[in-house]
Amino acid sequence: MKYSNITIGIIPLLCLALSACGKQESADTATHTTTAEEVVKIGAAAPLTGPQSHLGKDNENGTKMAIEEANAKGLIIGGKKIRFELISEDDQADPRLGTVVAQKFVDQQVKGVIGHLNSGTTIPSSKIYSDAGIVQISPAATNVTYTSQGFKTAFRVMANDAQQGKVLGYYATHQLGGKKIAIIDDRTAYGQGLADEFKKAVTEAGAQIVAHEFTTDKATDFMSILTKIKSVKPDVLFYGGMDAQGGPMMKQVRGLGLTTRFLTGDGGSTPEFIKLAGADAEGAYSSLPGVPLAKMPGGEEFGARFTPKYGQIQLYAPYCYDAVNVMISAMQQADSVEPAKYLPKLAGITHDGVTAKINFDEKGDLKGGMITLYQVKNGQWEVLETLETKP
Ligand code: ABU
Repeated sequence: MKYSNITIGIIPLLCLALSACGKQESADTATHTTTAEEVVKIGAAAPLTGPQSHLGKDNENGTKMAIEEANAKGLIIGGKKIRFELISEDDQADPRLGTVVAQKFVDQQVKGVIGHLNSGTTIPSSKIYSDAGIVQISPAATNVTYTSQGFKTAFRVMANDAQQGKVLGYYATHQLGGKKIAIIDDRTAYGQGLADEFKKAVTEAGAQIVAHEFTTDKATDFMSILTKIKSVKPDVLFYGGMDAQGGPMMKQVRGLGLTTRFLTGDGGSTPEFIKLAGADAEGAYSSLPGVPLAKMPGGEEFGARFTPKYGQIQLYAPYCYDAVNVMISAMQQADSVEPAKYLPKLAGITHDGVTAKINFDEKGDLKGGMITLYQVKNGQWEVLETLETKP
């Protein structure tokens, strides 16, 4: 109380002094009701160089947009004005580098991580974040293992590959009538994991796997495996991997005269796939967790703000935006930026995101994930249907 009396007593003197210098100080500052700004570091990791750099930049931009908007609001958390600082790192989609980046974030005492983009980097880094008690929200990694390891710090804001593989398997057998199925995967955690879930679903539906071939997430020439696949005449060819391989593969499929239906997952469901495959992209099928942008609660409005600033949405930018905002919302509810304090709020949160209403299950997976199927028609991905699946 004594301190308050002294503060009140010096206000007139302060005002006089400041106006004499031609400056004004806010009443808040003079009465000490607002303390200094606190910088809160948020880590974001994705491949920012290499074949997936267009996806990594898309993630970085979605994250940046949310952080800039939060800073513009001047949020007060724990009695301090918060300025979020984005620390964006290039993990090159490399599992080993992913763990190096994760350790760097721990050393920098980030208060949360948005990422990583790839399942192959997200899964090994999740142990590092868990050990350090740092909240991690993946906006893109869909492999089931990520949230199945018992780490309380791991969350994701989209459906997983068990859901996606089930829907793709259903579509390949029931809608496309596939009886003889060929599979190629890139041997990454994502490509292999999704291919395995797809295989399980088509086998359960009574289809026969006539080939399962392998490539890598660096390859560009698929002629040898496609020639083998051509000889077994599949009705459907499924590719588990990213657009940087999926696009050229689609081109080579048609170049070899293979007329089989081509189906891929979210990693290939991009404008880049169409760019790389050119006219041969026509008719390709893909799936993508979530509802189409136009059907997302805040999708059109997000697109109208994002696209003029950063260009066409590639894939996960809206999910990155939601991942940041759900994290900040939990911090506000906890009135703390400390992961140990806001994590319980995040686990029980209901957040009206741009992509969906976000609630997490006990593993950290999004409750009630949706999967949408698309087909390339006239050079664009067009929506076929949206199906709901359980994690
Ligand atoms: N979800 C597809 C791309 C990211 C990943 O899971 O590796």
